[in-house]
Order: sequence, then structure tokens, then C-alpha cells
Amino acid sequence: MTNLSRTSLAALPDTIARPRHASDAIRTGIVHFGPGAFHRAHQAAIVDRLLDHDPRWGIAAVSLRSGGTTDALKAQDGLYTLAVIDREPSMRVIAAHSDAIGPGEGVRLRALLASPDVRIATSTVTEKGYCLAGDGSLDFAHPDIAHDLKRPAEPASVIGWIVAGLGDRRAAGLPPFAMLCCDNMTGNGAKLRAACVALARAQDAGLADWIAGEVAFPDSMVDSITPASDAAFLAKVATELGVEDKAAVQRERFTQWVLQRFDMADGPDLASAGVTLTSDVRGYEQAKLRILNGAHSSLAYIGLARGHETVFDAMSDAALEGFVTRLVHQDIAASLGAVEGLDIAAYADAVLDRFRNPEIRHLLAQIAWDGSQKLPYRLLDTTREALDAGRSVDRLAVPVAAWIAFLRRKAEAGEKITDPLAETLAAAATSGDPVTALLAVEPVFGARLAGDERFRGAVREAFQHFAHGDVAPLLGR
Ligand code: CS2
Repeated sequence: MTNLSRTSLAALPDTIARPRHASDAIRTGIVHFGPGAFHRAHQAAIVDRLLDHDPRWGIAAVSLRSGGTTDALKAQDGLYTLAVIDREPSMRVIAAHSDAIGPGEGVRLRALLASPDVRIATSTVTEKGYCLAGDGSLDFAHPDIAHDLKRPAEPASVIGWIVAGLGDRRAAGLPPFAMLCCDNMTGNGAKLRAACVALARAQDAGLADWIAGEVAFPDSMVDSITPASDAAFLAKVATELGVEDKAAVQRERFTQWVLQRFDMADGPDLASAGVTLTSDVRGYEQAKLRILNGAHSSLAYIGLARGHETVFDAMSDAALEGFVTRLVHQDIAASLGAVEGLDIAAYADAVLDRFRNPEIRHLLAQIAWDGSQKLPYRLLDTTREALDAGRSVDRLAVPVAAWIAFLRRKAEAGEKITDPLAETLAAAATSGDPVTALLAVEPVFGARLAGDERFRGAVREAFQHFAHGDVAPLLGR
């Protein structure tokens, strides 16, 4: 079967929506680190709309680690299919990528980051990709950061690349690019700024000051449920298109990008493509992380213990659905202050409703990845604030205990999990007292939670239920 490409585009069936803009007019204005499924389904789909009326913002997709996606994009002239999975499914070809840079193409990446046409860089490298320590600051003990300090001209980390790129621009007298972090972290822009300034400071104080003073790192909230593209999905796309598409992605219809307003003379009109620009994104960011992602991780760890496979399956388990609904409305909502323009209860209901979409097969196992990186933002900040305010943590302890039980099951079965702390977690989970050993993992729980007797007691008690396969009483809370 031939590939999707500019040549095969014309022969696609009429049911597949084609790009509205002429791809030969597109110039590269954005460099994106981490062109995984989420980026291709979310940001690139929005930029594709922007390109309809402004050709300056084509995206160069950069993969620092594995070349699978960038190779597919190169072979397909940057084109791929976005399938919106809904009661009325639809498919559309996205043509937002004007370039693709894989591992080993550092010279080209360096040149691109220094191009005057490139005025924005963006990233979706997942939480662990930023090499942050438990307190959210740059982890100088991380092997990639240690490497970047020794060889700043050939960085390994995304932080190293951003700093090198900004350093070249400063040396050339060019204005910096704006750096937009699009990962699920509280204060994502501020964290990325602090990390870049810290790395630069260790190399060149002048560059660190310039980055701190001149570079925009707006915070953002990104949202769209994007299940991984499995073989069955890719086969379905090939059947619909009549050509093969190795970079196809699927997502729900709902999509949202709330971005802190930043100054850029003659910049892109992102609002015209559907981005919400606001002066204060923190409230949205926190509500989304704690409600949507907090509920997701809870469904994942508790749902896997109950033998479920997908988010839809877990939401069809009445006891679990009831538990998560109370967790979200009572415990998580109580931790959120008022957010201008957002009705928290209605937002929570809308999120839970999105989880009930029967067309979406979103694997709990996918959400369960990288728990050590996700839980702090998703559930543990909420828990710490509940303790500080004297509220109960009995329900909040349940997903934490479920995570510990998940780690123990996996370690006992000899299955390696996807998590940068996998080895530490497996050793703790199989120790004689897994709750104490896990709560002592400092980058995840920090001293405050690890030392709190109420929290420890609640997690210990909930964990016993998971260990004895007696989860039902917990879900009645
Ligand atoms: C999910 C997120 O995989 C996960 O951990 O919770 O990818 C979630 O689907 C997105 O943040 C939704 O916007």
C-alpha cells in the first residue's frame, strides 16, 4: 500500500477533509519538541487552522530520542490524519508540519532555532522530559543535565536545547523565541523558565539574565483526550483512506488550549484558531490537572485493580464511578479557589461525561504510566492542602493506595513499568512495608506528606483493602 503524501492527497475519498491551505506557501515559524500523539492531535490541529490565513507558522517537529514519528512525517510530506472519535466520527488531513528533525540532526536543529523566521518554540515531552526534581526545580543530578553541563553545544535534554538555541540568538543579536510549554504541570511555563535560567546560570550568567528578562514562557492549560494510535486504529485509517498513514492520531471532539497572553510584535493570531488567551491561566490549569487528570489517574489505578481495561469500562463500574464522582465534587473541588469564568461543579460534570464516551478506547494502562511524575500535580497537592485545611483525606488516600498496590502487583509479576523511578518504586513496593517505603520516596511525596500521621494511616488502611482484594468498602466512601 502507498503512503499518505502530497501526491496521494488528491485521490483520497471525499469523506476525508483535506488541508485548506497550500502547503508550498508554508514557512517554518514554530519549532516543536516532542511530536507525539497529543501534539499532533491538539496543537498541530489548531496551528493547521491558523495556517489557513497566515502561512508563517508551519511547525518543525523535533524528536530528540526516537525517530519513528519524524521518519513517518518525512515519508508523508508532513501529512497525517486526525480522526475525531465521536458519535459522528470524522477524519481530516493535517498539514501543519513544514519540517521534521529526528535524532542525530542536531546541526539542522541548531540552525533552525537560530532562524529569524522561528519566533515560537513549543514542547510536549511529558512531565519527566523536563528533568525536574521533586520540588519542581531543575535536577542537576539528572544524567542528561550533567551531560549538558559538560557539552552544552551538543545537548541531550530539551532544556539544554532551549538554552543553546536562545544562546545562539542572543549572540546573533536576534530577539528570543517565545517558549510555550504544553505539558500537564502546574505553572508549566514558570517551571520551564526556572529550569532554563538555572541551566544557563551554570554556563553563562549573562545568558541566564537575558533569558530571565527577555524570554516569554507563558503558562498554559492543554486538554484533549488522545488515546494511543494502536494497530487496529491505524488499520482502520488505512481502510478509510486507501493509503497507509503511520502518523495518524485519534482524539475526542473536545479540545482546549488556554494560554497566558504574551507580547510578540506581529505574532500569530492564536485566538483566531481557537486558543483562549488570558492574563491568568493558573486557575484553569489547576482545575484541569486536579479534576480531569486527578480523576483519570484514580480511575486508572483503582480500575486496573478491579480488572477494567479502559476509562469507559471503569466509568461503567457503578461503584467506582460513584466514588470518583464524590472524589471530584467533594475533595478535589474543595481544594480549588474560585476561577473567573469557570463554574467548577459544571466543569467537573462535563469532564466526567467525557469519560463516558463509548467510542473512545482509552487504556487505563496508558494513563498509569509515569505515576511518580503525575501524582504530585494530580492528587498530592490536593491532599496536602486538605491536610493543611483540616479536611478528611480518607477518599484521597484511596487512589494513592491503589497506585502502591499497582506497583506491588507489577513488581511481583516481574513486569517493568514505564516510570523514570521504576527501579526505586519496585524495590519499595516489594519491601516488607510497602506503604512506609513508598511514602519515603521524597521526589513524589516530599517531607510534608511522608511525615503526616493522618495521611500515612489513611493510605495504610486503604492499602490493606487492595492487598486483600477487598476494594468495595473503600468505594462506598
Ligand atoms: C491522561 C492525559 O495519560 C494521561 O495521564 O490523564 O493524557 C489526559 O488524557 C489529557 O491530559 C487530557 O487532556
